[in-house]
Amino acid sequence: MHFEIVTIFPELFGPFRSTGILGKAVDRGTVRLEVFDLRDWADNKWRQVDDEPYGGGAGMVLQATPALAAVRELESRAVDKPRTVMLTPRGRVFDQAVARELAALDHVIVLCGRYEGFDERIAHILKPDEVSIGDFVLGGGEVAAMVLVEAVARLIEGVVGDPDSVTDDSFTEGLLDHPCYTRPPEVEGHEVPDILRSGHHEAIRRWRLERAVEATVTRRPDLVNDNWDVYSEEVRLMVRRFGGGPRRNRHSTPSE
Ligand code: 6GU
Repeated sequence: MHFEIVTIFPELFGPFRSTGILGKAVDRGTVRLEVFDLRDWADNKWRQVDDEPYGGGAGMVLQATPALAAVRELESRAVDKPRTVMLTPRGRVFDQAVARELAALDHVIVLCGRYEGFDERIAHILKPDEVSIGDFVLGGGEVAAMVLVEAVARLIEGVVGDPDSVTDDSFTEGLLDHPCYTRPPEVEGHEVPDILRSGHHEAIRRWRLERAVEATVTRRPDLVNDNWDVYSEEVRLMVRRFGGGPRRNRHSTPSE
């Protein structure tokens, strides 16, 4: 997987690309992560890439010309046809399904915005994949780019050391994680649940699945409804026992 990030703050990505699991993947060459300074494509000696909005108002707008030049140069150097992702609060909302979609690609160019926004002609001309990381406003796309790269990279084969920690996610797809405990066995009078120290693997598996279902039904009933179709029969029965799941009505399908 090859990520190319275009930003006016390339220095933000230094420790990000060299630390932890992602840093190791970059060192091994499993992930290629390059960061480019949008100002290198500025059309003036001051390296300015923003200007005042036509029509007036507060803030500055990212100019179209440098962004177009940057993406075109990266595209022309590529052997394949890269996907261009534009990070903007108006984009489709990033989630695990979008992460999986991007992880299946070989090459992604990520365009980070700043200021009040991008000149509309960037989107009009490039027709990028516009992506938001949620319904809140950031100062720019850089942190969003890190969110996207981290979520996508860990889905790529060989990035996460123990592949079980990725594939386990698919058994519990659409569920929140079960609670975890580590030593010591007692903290301020609170003990680790006995079952986790019992050595009964099947009982532990079932307990964890139940706790995951319980957490999801009580904390995120919206996730239960969105993911009902991907749940196993075992999970559906547990959801029902916790009083969750889609409403059953006389038009329900046989699968429900
Ligand atoms: Cl991708 N960019 C900005 N500026 N704000 C955001 C966002 C992106 N996603 C959520 N808020």
